Amino acid sequence: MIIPAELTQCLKHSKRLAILTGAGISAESGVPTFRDAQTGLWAQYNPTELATPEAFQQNPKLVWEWYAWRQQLVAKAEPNAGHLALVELEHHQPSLTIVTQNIDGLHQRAGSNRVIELHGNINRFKCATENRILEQWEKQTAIPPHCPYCNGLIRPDVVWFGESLPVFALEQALQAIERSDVLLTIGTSALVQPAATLPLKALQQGATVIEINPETTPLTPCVHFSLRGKSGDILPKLLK
Ligand code: BJW
Repeated sequence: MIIPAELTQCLKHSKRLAILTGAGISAESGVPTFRDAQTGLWAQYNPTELATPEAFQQNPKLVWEWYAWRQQLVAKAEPNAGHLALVELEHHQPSLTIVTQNIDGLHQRAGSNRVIELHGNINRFKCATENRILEQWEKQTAIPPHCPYCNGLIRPDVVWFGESLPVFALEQALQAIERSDVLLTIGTSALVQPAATLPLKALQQGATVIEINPETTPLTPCVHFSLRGKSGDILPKLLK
């Protein structure tokens, strides 16, 4: 793919670069995207029905087994060329902020410093009854596990449909995106709110918005540049 010279210039001269990432950036690390890649036993389940408080209430064992499967995939995964290119970009643009919808921690493992997690982290846990984060929790083998303090159920500290996003993270994300002069939106289907609104806010503020995705999304008609392809291929080329 040939990167338009205008786009390279725009990135080079950006003073406040923001990045919004979704599951697609981790696809090349072997972490299935949220919507497309349920495999094996899990192919029969709809992920949008599993990632809900209602599903956890009705069948905590099933929901836990799904997360345990995904935790294993994340543990085995390594950051890919796309994550690493963003680390490199941060060296040139120290104010770069990554706002991620991903729960896999791969940006941090790659070495990115300013990462805002909108939807939590699959490797952090909390008590579903008291909402207490269990920092030092030694994962129990029993599924579903119980809180050592109140015996309530433990759950992954991720944001399910119908739940509010962490207030501080959302505020920080809005700030970074509203202040940005260039926003790169990478590997997201742009379907899930409120994250899907963030690029629209950047556009309203006059930022240049660049989308990287092999597929079109509802955002595609609105962006300044749409780079059709895998982020692991395209992002390293943006640095050249
Ligand atoms: C590649 C690639 C490669 C592949 N390179 N790219 C307004 C209107 C309508 C509904 C709502 C609304 N406001 C709120 C809602 C309800 C709901 C919502 O948005 N529903 C929509 C589905 C319509 N939102 C919420 O409930 C949110 N809470 C909230 O707003 O609270 C207040 C409120 C509640 C209720 C009503 C009103 C207000 C919470 C959303 C939480 C989302 N949580 C999840 C699960 C996290 C835990 C887990 O993973 O198990 O977060 S859902 C899931 O979607 C996950 C993701 O972070 C998120 C976004 O998905 P993402 O990252 O875009 O992935 P995919 O799979 O969709 O797409 C991958 C993309 O990559 C594709 O485009 C590929 O083409 C591309 N790709 N390979 C680059 N190599």
